[in-house]
Amino acid sequence: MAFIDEITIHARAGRGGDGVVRWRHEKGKEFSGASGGNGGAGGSVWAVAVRDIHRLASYRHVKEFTADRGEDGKRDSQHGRNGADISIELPVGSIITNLSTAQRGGESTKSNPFNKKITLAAEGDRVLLLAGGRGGLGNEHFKASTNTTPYEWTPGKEGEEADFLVELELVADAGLIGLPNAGKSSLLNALTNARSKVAHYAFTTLDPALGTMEEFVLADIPGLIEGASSGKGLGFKFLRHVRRTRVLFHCISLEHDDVEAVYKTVRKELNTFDPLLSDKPEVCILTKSDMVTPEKIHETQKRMEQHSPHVFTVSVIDDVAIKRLKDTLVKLLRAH
Ligand SMILES: Nc1nc2c(ncn2[C@@H]2O[C@H](COP(=O)(O)OP(=O)(O)OP(=O)(O)O)[C@@H](O)[C@H]2O)c(=O)[nH]1
Ligand SMILES: [Mg+2]
Repeated sequence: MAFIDEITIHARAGRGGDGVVRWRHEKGKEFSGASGGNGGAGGSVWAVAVRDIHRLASYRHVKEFTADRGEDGKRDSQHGRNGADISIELPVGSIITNLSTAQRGGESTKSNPFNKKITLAAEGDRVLLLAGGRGGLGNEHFKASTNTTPYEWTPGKEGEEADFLVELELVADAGLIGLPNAGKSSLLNALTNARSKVAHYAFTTLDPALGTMEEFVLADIPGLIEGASSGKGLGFKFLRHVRRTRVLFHCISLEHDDVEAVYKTVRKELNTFDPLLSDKPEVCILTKSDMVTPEKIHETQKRMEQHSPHVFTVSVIDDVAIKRLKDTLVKLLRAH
């Protein structure tokens, strides 16, 4: 199933139930009192954050969400039942925009008085998207000493309704970035429980993947190339997922003749896309050390230390080096 990080959905909260006109009948009297109950409130629509980055894909064909209507009032002073709320599950990192109010000049609503974009930051976050309509009033409500046989009642209010744009920005502690074929997925698999696809050609990874290393989440971002920030390759679509990572793990294959030039190319793309990205703490990981001579490793390591305070060399076939890298990265993440 294709990875989806942007969808539009339409949702509608329930209408309130109507108030009703009813009479209590007692022997010998035609009307002994108004007893029509109020309508129940319509169900509201909520968004709730789940830890499943593929959840948006399950809404490709179901884009309509409707909460229940409130029940009408009943006789004997009974109020109608409230309509059931519904919760739309969205991945952690979703940013929700109400397109309908945005179109009307950013007007406020009952559910979102300041008409802000809503961000689901952590698992379990629950946010009201649309408020259900209030129930109407039954005739009993209008009973007064001056109005002992009221015929008044009011209808339930419509629930709120809107189109929403949901954009996902993955939330991870660290993002693995670098050119295609740098060994990012191999490293993700070696450091975490993930099983990201690995192959010897560029753009193997088409969708971002997540894995956990101790208490931290790592994201494998599809390869960036020169021009990614202006839409080349896959980079543009996925650069936004780098935005919400705390730390960057910048992977560069030691196979390149000029590792420094490769480093600069990727840094330039990050900076062009969003200067905030290049301000993030960065760890430089030189990969595939088994493919080159110790001299090349030594020389590259020295050069790269001029750019980055944290430079590591690793090969995924060297278990000891992987273990050492993992311990160091965990310590670094705990410190940042
Ligand atoms: N010898 C050796 N090969 C490696 C190492 N790490 C990765 N590779 C190989 O390099 C190739 C690319 O690895 P991937 O992990 O798919 O690279 P990637 O950066 O995820 O590539 P994209 O998804 O295309 O951006 C594969 O053939 C891997 O087997 C390593 O440490 N040593
Ligand atoms: Mg990959």
